[in-house]
Amino acid sequence: MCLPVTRQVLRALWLFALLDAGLLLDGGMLYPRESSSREVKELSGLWVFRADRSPSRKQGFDEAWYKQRLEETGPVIDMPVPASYNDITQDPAIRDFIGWVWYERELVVPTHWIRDDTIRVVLRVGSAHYNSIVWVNGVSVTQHEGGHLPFEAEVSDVIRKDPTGSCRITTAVNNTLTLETLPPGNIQYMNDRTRYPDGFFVQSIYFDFFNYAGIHRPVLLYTTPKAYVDDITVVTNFSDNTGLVSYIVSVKGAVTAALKVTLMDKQGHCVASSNGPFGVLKVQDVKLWWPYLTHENPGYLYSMEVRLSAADGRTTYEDVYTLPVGIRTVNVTSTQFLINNKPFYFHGVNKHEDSDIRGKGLDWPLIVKDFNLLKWLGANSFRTSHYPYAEEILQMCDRHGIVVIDESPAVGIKDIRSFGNASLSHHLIVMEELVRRDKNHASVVMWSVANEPASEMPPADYYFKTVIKHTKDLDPTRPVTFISSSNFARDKGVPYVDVICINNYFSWYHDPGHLEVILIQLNTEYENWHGKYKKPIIQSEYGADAVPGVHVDPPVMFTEEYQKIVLQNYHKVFDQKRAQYLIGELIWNFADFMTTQGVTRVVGNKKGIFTRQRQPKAAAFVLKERYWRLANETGRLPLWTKYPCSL
Ligand code: GCB
Repeated sequence: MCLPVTRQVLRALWLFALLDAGLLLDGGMLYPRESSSREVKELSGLWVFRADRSPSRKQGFDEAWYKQRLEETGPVIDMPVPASYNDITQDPAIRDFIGWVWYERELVVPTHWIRDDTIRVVLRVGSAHYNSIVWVNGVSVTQHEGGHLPFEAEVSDVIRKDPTGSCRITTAVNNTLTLETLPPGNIQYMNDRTRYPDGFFVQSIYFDFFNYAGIHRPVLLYTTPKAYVDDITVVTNFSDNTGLVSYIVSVKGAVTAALKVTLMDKQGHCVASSNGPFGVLKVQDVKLWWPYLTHENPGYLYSMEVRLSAADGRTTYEDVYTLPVGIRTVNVTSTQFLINNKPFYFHGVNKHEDSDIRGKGLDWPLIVKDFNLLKWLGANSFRTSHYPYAEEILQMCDRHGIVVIDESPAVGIKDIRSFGNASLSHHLIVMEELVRRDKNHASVVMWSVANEPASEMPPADYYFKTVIKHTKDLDPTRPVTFISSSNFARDKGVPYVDVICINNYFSWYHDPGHLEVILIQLNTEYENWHGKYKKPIIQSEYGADAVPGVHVDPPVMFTEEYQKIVLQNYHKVFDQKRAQYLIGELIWNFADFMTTQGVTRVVGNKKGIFTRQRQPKAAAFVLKERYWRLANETGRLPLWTKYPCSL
């Protein structure tokens, strides 16, 4: 459906009104970009690190470690940032550490940042898991709860107190999860001294991945002028061959400001422009943003330059921010998912931010390798199971046309105490942080508010109704889902979602070893869900563990053969149902990943079709053959990708 321009403006204004009115959070969270008015200083590299091993884990606060150099407080070690700290050392106590760890980095701030008080200096942390407190030169500048989203603080005044420009950033990060965090967890103290040593405790978690911790994404300082572009929201549409980009710009630091908005194509030619804080840019002969393998030129991005001029009598401010914009629409019917009014079939993967040594730390070689593997596989999409991924990854998705289901960190909500008001309030804030950060990514086509919560519990109805409604209010332009396991008769959140996403593991967790049950059980499952709710369905997880290199025929569980046949049996049902209401299939999982230790995990979860080191198992070739076949049937392959075997 293409909205006429006036409705488009209204829709954007409505969004603006909502953003203005019902929000729990204040301000924008634009990705820091250099421009003629903005500088960025990245602080990746070696930081100083100390885990607070005191029994209470409070020694660092009692002794105010932030007031001095960390090495003056006791023994410190080198720690790379970004990275999880867990797998960096040879010390099992660091790998399994729970509590506060301390990071520190010293730097010299450029002189003009200190001298020029028309410059605003902001400290930004891409993500740190889970609770963080940050001090600059011993002064507390910000705190944040939540492990997967950025936070920042203006630090201009603090750094200006020391005219030498010396700047010490201290960050305390605590990975303790409670029943009210997302994801939830619970600390249990074992007090039986005949069985456990003094002070013994464990953190129980209800999710299946290692609770990696530390500073996971880049920390940086960036500047803006005192009057600056604080946030931009774009909503895109098209009518015939005219693209429509509704935008809203919010400005801070100036009572009045002049804004000039220019949209440029890839060659840098201006294709539309406008003045003022909101408006609609009309793009003739629009190049739409198309997913990978559906168009010969996928992932087309325009650049939207926002130029602000303001004056306060004393100074004139100029701020320039350039946002990549893909023009596309997303709509859902009872049986289809439409991108640019064309049915889109998700053939993709679920991932984790996970790798050897780095844990969940952002790592460019890994990111680029994963995108090359996605393309090799013929995957057009992934779900950010089970938390928001780094912005850098979403930017890659925008550019390569990889479609994203963007998931919140609400995984493992299994305890009834995690459905209370405190959890709900935090969940609403997390959805706001997520939408605020990712709303302008063309690749993000759906929000997932949770994975497999115990949604049969009575309070789940109010809880998910509220979270889903809030998410739709925040962003009326994208569908919302949550990921269900197989309990269609009792699932409380499903009535409110736009797309049903189902995880199941037939012949694995149910009827292990019985490959013959898949066809009948999956068929029954789909008929039940679609019959009851009349909504399109995505198979959001399915799969089987395979220990690489283990072969048995006839297949048995944990072999590469068994994994292959599980997939092939699922595919038979997918092929029947995708003619009706199945709109996607996402394998669990793209790659093997680390979990907590347990009797069902052999050094982590082995359901990857690639190993943790990104080498293919037999199942990867099954999927590759299938995904390219699906792409050939449903898409318009770019010329250079027509011959996957030669890739
Ligand atoms: C699931 C979960 C996922 C697990 C997977 C498994 O349903 O959503 O986090 O890793 O099953 O392998 O058990």
